[in-house]
Amino acid sequence: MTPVTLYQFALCPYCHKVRAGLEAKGIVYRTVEVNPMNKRGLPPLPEGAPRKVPVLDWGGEVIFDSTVILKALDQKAPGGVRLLPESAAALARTEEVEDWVDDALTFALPTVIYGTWKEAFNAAQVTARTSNFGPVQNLMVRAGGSLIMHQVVKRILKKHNETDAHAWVAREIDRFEAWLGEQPFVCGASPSLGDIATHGALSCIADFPIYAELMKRPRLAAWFERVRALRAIPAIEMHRD
Ligand SMILES: N[C@@H](CCC(=O)N[C@@H](CS)C(=O)NCC(=O)O)C(=O)O
Repeated sequence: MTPVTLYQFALCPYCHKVRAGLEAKGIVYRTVEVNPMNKRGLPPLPEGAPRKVPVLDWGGEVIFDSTVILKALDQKAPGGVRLLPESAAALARTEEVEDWVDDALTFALPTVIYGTWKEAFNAAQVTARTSNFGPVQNLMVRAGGSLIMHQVVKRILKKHNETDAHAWVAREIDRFEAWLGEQPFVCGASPSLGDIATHGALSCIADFPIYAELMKRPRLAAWFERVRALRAIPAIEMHRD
C-alpha cells in the first residue's frame, strides 16, 4: 500500500477538502499537524510551491493545492467515489461547485465564526485547542487571536461587498441547496468532487455553533449524512510535535 501523508492545519478548510477526498476514495492516510505560525512540520516542497497546507505526500511524490490534489486522486486510487465524472456536463457542474467552495464558502464561513467579539473570542479558544501551536504561541492565540480574526473578518466582508455575515452564509447555502435540488448529490445520483469539497469545508466548522445552525436545514443535513456515510476510512494517525 502506498504510504500517504497529509500535512495540514486542523482548522484549514482546504485540508478538510483533501481529507474528505481521501476518505471517500478509501485511501488510508496519516496526518501531520503543521505549526500555523512557523510552518514547522512541512516536508521539503517542490520548487515554487507556497509554504501553505494542504500538502500531500503520495509515496514520495509531493503534491500541493487542494484542488490539484483532489483532481489527482481518481487516477491514483481507482476505488471509492469517482471524483471527476465522465460526462462533460456533470464535470462542469462539479467543478463549478468546487470553485464555489474555494471562492465563496471558505471566505463566508469564517465571517460567522469570528464575526462578533463573542464569536471571535470563543473561536480563538477552539483554534488554540485544536491547532499545533507551541505553548507561548498558544497563549498568544488565546489572548490575541480574536482581535486579529475580527480584523480579518472585517476585511473579508468588505472585499466581498457583504455587511451581514449570517445572511451571506445563508445565501451561499441556498445556492448549494439549489444545485442539489431534489437530487442526492450535486450531479445527480452519484457523488463527485463538488460534494466532497463542500463536505470537507463544512466538516471543518464542526466545532463551531454555525455548524449546528446549518444542520437545522433538512436538505443540507440529509445530504451531509449521505456524504458522511461515504467517508469510510478516517486518518490512522495524528502526528504533532
Ligand atoms: N489554494 C490553496 C489554498 C491553501 C491555503 O490558503 N492554506 C492556508 C491555510 S487554510 C495556509 O496554509 N496559509 C498559510 C499562509 O498563508 O501562510 C489550496 O486550495 O490548497
